[in-house]
Amino acid sequence: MNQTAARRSPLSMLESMMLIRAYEEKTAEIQASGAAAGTCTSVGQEASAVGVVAALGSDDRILTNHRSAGHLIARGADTGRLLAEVMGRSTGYCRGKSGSLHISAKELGVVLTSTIVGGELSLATGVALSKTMLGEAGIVACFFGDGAACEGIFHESLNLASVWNLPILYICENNQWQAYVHRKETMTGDHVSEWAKGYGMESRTVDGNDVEAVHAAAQEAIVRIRETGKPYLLETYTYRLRGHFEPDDQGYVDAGELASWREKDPIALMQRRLTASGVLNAADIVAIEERVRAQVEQAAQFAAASPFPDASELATDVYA
Ligand SMILES: Cc1ncc(C[n+]2csc(CCOP(=O)(O)OP(=O)(O)O)c2C)c(N)n1
Repeated sequence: MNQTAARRSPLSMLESMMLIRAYEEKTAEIQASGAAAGTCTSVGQEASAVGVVAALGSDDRILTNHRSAGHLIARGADTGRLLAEVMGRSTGYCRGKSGSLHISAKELGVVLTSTIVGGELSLATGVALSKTMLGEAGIVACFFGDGAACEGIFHESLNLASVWNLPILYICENNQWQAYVHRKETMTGDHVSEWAKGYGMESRTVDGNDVEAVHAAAQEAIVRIRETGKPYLLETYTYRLRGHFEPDDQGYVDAGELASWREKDPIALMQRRLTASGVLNAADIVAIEERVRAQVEQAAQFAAASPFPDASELATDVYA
């Protein structure tokens, strides 16, 4: 196996994060206008998505959860086709049948978005087993939340992956929330990474709001997986800055906690760092912001102008 991980520059990772943020805000706006069903955004978690996905290679596969837009965009998904999917249009990645919560994109190696919390964990076991049995290159990256980690399926999946030596990078995006319940009400301790020890699995927690730290930790984990053929659990410690499901007034969120995490916004953090080191200036940031907003605007226009699927396709590509 090729024992390296992909590498991206801090500036290009910042631009990806800004594109994800612009996309998610547009999705929420479209939902509020009534043109799309409810959706879960990943605002605040952009560094986790970009830092990890940027370390993956083209042979690697991704399975993700209901907060998948960041993972898809970091993997190079076309924002027009994504918004078309969200709006139920036939030009979407799944021809308008998945909405935002079930997107898969074979051409990007994104096997699925699971809305069954934890579903991606057991399916990642199967995808990795199949890759191993077929002698295919690449690893499987599986994104899930701290809520999924509290389910039995997490424990069964990690146990089997360890016993079967499967090349899986588990990424627990610990965003402090499990729908409308704070993780402190359901979890022992603060870190899911510690639970991997029970399965003899290497793991670590990284600051999930620092894209460079996430990228370095993901690279290290991927190299370990490629060297050992064994799974690894990376916990990205982060925060969900918007509500669970749009629309959501976050009335149940402690205002002080939210404010303190807003101070740690991953995009602002990276903008400050790159400005301080002379890579960027204020005008450059405005230019990137305008570029990503224009891209998303164009994507929204493409989606809105796309047709709904024809009624004759109702049962096409539908398996259950
Ligand atoms: C099996 C299952 N149980 C409950 C739900 C309802 N639900 C959707 S998202 C969610 C919270 C999941 O929390 P977490 O895994 O931490 O992900 P996050 O939403 O924080 O990204 C719940 C309970 C579901 N979709 N599937």
